[in-house]
Amino acid sequence: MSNLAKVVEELFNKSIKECSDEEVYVGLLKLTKDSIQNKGYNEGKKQIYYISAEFLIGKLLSNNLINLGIYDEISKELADNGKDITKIEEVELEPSLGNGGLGRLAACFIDSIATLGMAGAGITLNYHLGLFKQVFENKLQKETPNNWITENCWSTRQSNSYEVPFKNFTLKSTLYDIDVSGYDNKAIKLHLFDIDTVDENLVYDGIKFDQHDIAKNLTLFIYPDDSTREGQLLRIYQQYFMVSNGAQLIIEEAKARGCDDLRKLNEYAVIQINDTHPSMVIPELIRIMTSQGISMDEAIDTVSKTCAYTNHTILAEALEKWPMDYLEEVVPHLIPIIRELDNRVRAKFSDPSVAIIDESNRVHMAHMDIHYSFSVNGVAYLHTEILKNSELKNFYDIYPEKFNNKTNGITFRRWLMHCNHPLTNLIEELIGPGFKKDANELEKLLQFKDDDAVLDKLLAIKKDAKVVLKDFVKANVNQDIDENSIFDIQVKRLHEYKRQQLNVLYIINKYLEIKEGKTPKTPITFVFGAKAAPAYIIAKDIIHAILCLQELINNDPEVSKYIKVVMVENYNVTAAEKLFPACDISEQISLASKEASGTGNMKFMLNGAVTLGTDDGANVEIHQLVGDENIYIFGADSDSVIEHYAKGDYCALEILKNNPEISKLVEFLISPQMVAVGNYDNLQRLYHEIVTKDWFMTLLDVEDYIKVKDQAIADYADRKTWAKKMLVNIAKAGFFSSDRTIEQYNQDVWKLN
Ligand code: 26V
Repeated sequence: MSNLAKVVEELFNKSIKECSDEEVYVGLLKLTKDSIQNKGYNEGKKQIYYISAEFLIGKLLSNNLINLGIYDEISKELADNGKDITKIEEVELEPSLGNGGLGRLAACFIDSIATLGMAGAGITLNYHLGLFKQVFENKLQKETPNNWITENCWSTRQSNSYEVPFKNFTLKSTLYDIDVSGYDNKAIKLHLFDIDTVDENLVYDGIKFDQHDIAKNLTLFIYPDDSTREGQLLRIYQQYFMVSNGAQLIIEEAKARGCDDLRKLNEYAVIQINDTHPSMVIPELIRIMTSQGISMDEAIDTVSKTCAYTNHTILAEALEKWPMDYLEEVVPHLIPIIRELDNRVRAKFSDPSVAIIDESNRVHMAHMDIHYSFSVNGVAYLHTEILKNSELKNFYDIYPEKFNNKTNGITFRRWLMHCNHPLTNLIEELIGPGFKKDANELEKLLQFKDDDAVLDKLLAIKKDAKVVLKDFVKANVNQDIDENSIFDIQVKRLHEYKRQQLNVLYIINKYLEIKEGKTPKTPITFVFGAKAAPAYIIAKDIIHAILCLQELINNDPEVSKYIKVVMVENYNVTAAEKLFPACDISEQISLASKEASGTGNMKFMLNGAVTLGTDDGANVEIHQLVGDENIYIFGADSDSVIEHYAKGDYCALEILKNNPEISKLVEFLISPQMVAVGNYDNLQRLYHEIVTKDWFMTLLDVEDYIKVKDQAIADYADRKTWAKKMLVNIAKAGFFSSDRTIEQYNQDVWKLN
């Protein structure tokens, strides 16, 4: 009897054949959890603790089966028993413990840390309802809770518990662990801290809840609406709860590994601070150490040698600055330490721009990180250069040796082997299985650049993936799309800097062209997927505009022959796994300098999509790797954008006045056609924003975007040449394996033994 057969026999007293999909899932969950535990955990004296408010892990079943090396065996066994593994996968609920790229990056990183045999752990919170689930109602985003924790799930309650002191009360934590299996290696753990008193009944009317009773709401949601004082306080409670638990666990484990003097903590632990959300770990560790008789000087020295900081954005509004009185209200015991850290900075540097506490009494978390960490890194070459030369120049001048770049990466286990079996199999047929362990081997594919049979196979695989997406779209939003059309896809968080609105203007242009009789050679399907922050009004208006275009265009028989628009509902990791393999044109159209890296760009490339993008974030490196022939680059470069901001000389209205063609596109947002299907208020607000502000310079790039995108669409018709571009993109994607990124972190920063 097979292992799975034994497990379900034990659990349900049934054979695999007799079990429901739910029962098979529960059996597989148990089998997988046990197998990972039996293999054991990576060990080492020094460990990496990756602290992050987000780990967007996605569903885990198939990934774990792949990493354990039993996916093929299990799926065959299931098939032999009349079960379909993809149906079993559907039973699993997706945890949504992250917003977007930053959280997904953390998930890819722990996969790579485990795979490379490094010892360590992820540290985060056990959000009960995660990020909201998005539903569309009357072409508007509505937020609903995403209940992902079920009786049978990947996390297991542990016995560890710590006391976390706040101003007026102390909370006792509970720890849940999720095992993260390495590919052909042992595991590491993702630690999710929680409290037992959280009350899900607090939630009403979507995702609203009473924000006052911290013992009941602390870990309800990820990033609750922080546009209010209560929301911001709750976020500070969450952050401190995460890092205080983390610090206590790290110290406990270091001691267990032989650290008999906390002044040597850096020999046992390195803490990677993922953006500023975990920054309070610095004063918290200092607090714990000084409370145990270690001097302030020594505590600061040790903590600075233990912590490393990653910056993920240059957007000022995303850089956390907590008002001192908020911190007073939540964590008064950290205030003397933060003041001491600030005083030391002020004693050394007269430049007020590098102080921790500013003249408005706000604490700049990133500044604290930079002064009291030994490493500061950006997440793509261009991003790190911008940090060094402009955004953090004053810090770089002080600490040039701390700054380093670690270009992001993605785990190929999920973003190729799991989400695209046909492509994985083809690659293995052509170059053998070595690429699964060493992603650089993908370069061997270049030898097939002129091999018609291989190129035909690539196109056939793409077409099949498009049929899979077509079925998904039908089930998800009840829209019919054509797999023979070009799939042009933009999926990512909704933000003005990512410029979904630029794509909208292109679609309007195409619509008007078709109405004038100028039709595209190949039909095009424009696909969007994006959640907007609940309090981000303009982002929600952009979603509304996209949904209006979807209705207007798809229901117009004259136009829908040539173009269609779909916005998938509740874009998440599971949807992403269907979208990336099916894409022809990958939209990476942020305003140059604003997208720190992007990681969706890498997932598309790996799955044979061709990038249409600005020279921004990791697009710059994609561009360098594939060459001008195999990418479509448009728009102003980052230097000129930075100059426009410095001079304040960008004026959308000016462009509109001088350019009737562009003006026509923007005016269409409030045209009778749009207003007939949408809400005037939402459309007018978006129109007004673009005309009067356009903070992310959509209109600066719109002409070039239309020109270059038209070129890409024309080129698509030459299927052979296009397939070559696809092949080169796949072959050059090896650099973007998160295994490479993690090896570099280890070599330059963590130095695990
Ligand atoms: C956060 C917020 C929150 C407040 C409203 C405005 C705003 C704008 C941006 C952000 C982003 C915070 C940090 C972040 O998620 N960065 C992303 O990190 C990814 C992984 O490094 C990277 O690929 C993305 O380019 C970067 O945006």
